[in-house]
Amino acid sequence: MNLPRHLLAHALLAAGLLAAPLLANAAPPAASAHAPMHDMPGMAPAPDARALPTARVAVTDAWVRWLPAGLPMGGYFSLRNLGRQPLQLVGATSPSYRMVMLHESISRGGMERMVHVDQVSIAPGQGVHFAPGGYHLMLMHAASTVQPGTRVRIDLQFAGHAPYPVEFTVRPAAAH
Ligand SMILES: [Cu+2]
Repeated sequence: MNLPRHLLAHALLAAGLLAAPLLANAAPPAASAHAPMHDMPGMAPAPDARALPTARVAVTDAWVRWLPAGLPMGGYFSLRNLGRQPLQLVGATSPSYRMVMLHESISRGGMERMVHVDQVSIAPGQGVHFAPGGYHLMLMHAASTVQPGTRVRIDLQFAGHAPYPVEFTVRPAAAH
């Protein structure tokens, strides 16, 4: 595999991030084992998000860096808030990936690491760039149909708004 070294490090970091929650799930905390069933949360149906207003945004340069061997891929784009209210980007989903997270790459003391981001706020008239080395979508467990040259749909989730579908172009591993 002829990948730039920093890309591989990035992907391995993502795998490390995944390992922790998976291990936690393997051994449920004792407290939940004794919780009565009728106290279980999350049983009510979620309100239909599609009935919410559409976010007034412009999204450009949306692309995914494809990686082989099931490695997590990065999703990048530029986003501008065209509305009169602040927007909070709180997540994303995609029919082409089983898991999508908001991440930020942080460089400190020569080491690059990724942190999970709960939300990215965009003031009215302002923009934000998701780009290598900074904010990115961490795209995990890709469908086999995701290949360089294809397109994937990723639905951006803004708080209080309907899912915002964006078409991303899948570029080869060496793209930047
Ligand atoms: Cu990441």
